[in-house]
Amino acid sequence: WDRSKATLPDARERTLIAVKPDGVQRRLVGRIIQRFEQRGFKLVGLKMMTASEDLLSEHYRELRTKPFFHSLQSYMTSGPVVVMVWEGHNVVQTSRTMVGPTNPTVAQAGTVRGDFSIHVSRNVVHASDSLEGAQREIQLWFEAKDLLDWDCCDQMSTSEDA
Ligand code: IDP
Repeated sequence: WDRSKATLPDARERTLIAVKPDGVQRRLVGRIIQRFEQRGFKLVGLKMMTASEDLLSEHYRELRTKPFFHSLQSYMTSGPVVVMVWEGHNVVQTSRTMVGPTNPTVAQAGTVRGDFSIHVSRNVVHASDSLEGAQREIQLWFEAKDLLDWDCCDQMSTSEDA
């Protein structure tokens, strides 16, 4: 195993995942983290916090004009969220697949939303939807110093050219 290969840009792709207040209330944090660990992604940042309205407004800036925006904002600030940065090959797209579509009504069993939720306004988890979105959201929620670069002993099974 060539350790230098583990630093290829692709293997270092990162995304923002958050367990929303309903997920925390329903004690789903551990099960959601477990899915990302068992898939083979690497946790590089983790914190629990209650988000401010300003932070949420920036996070969901593309939804500000939607009729559900204010209820979304009060839902997301209603209690603590667990915010994480996960790293690995194709993590943005793969985690969207793992989380399932926005509306749990059409989410397949086996996805987080398909297994744990029934309504779009309480869909348990957030996952960035693009590389650009992930970069923006990671910078919004985390300071660079709080993201850890660490060597994972099983990197050889989760990255190409291991
Ligand atoms: P995403 O979370 O799957 O990326 P977005 O369209 O970015 O989906 O919406 C952000 C969040 O806004 C959703 O996860 C959900 O909590 C909420 N949301 C989206 N559409 C609706 C709606 O029609 N009614 C209520 N809440 C909604």
